[in-house]
Amino acid sequence: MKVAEVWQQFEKKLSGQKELKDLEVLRIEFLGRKGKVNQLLQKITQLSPEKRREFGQEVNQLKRRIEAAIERKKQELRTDLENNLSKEKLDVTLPGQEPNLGHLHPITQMKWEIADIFQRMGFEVLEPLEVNSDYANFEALNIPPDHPARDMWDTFWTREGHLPITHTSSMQNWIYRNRKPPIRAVVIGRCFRNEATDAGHEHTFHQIEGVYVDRGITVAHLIETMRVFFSEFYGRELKTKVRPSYFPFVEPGLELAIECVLCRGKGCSVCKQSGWLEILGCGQIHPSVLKEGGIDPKKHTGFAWGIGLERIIMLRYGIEDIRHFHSGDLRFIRKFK
Ligand code: FA5
Repeated sequence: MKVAEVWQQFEKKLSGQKELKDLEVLRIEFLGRKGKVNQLLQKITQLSPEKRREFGQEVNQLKRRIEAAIERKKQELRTDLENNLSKEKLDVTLPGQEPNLGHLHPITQMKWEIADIFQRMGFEVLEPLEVNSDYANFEALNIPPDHPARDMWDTFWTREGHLPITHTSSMQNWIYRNRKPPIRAVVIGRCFRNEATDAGHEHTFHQIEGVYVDRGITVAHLIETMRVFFSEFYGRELKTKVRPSYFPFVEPGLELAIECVLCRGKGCSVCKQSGWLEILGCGQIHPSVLKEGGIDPKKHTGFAWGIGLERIIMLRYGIEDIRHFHSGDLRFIRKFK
């Protein structure tokens, strides 16, 4: 093989090199002890003495050219590598990506928000026993076994005669027996009714019960407490009004309506053009209920209310179907992130 051929072969191989480590392999192939340049040099013995000097110089020149070309290529590859690295550089000062974490269910968020409003008003916040006795849910509330008012609550029963509570009023007797006036307590928790479900009714839903017992407590205190709560919850001043209603455990029994939060009292399809939303049952606690709880109704009076939690959330966010809350549909749940 001639000097020129070895150079051509080297040039061809060099141009295909992409990695620094492969350059070293190429260097050994051509300049190593058994490399192509040394193999060429061994041919010197076959030449006449006059040509040996010239050939020796040619091979040495080839060796220097190869060394120089490898060095140039090394520089070239190093520069490319640095450029690529600087393009891919990680900027540790950039803000991180928000992790896709879960969040509290909207019902839990609202329960906490409502608990906070009532705590700021001086109320203690309790959770109900979810399974309780006939006594707690009915009898202690002035509803004996054969009372027709039992039909107001479609009740599930256990074989032992207990029940998943139909309303948070089931905690009233426990509160009167375990607290001394002045009593200010709110119960927020799940209730269960043996009802067919539709856009406004679930078999499992939440109520917010409240009781206030002290000397000289009147309906005026009840109305003002509700006005302050709803104005806080809906974020603006709202008018309220009451009309008579019936629950065996309050006398007088009332239904409280707030100015429609959607149309601001002008009249819309949600408030059936009336401008008002009837939103909760309430009233002055019946004297027999106080007596049953160990409180003397001649000394103390009080009021109680029961609000449907899902209903007031639905009004706040314009949710048209109560069944969304427990549908497990993440598109709905994530709106409350
Ligand atoms: C009661 O349960 C009474 N305990 C309220 C009360 C407490 C009156 C204290 C007086 C004094 P009612 O059955 O109307 O009342 O239920 C109260 C609220 O719970 C309703 O206005 C409604 O918002 C909600 N509610 C009732 N049934 C369902 C249901 N199946 N699905 C969703 N919400 C319901």
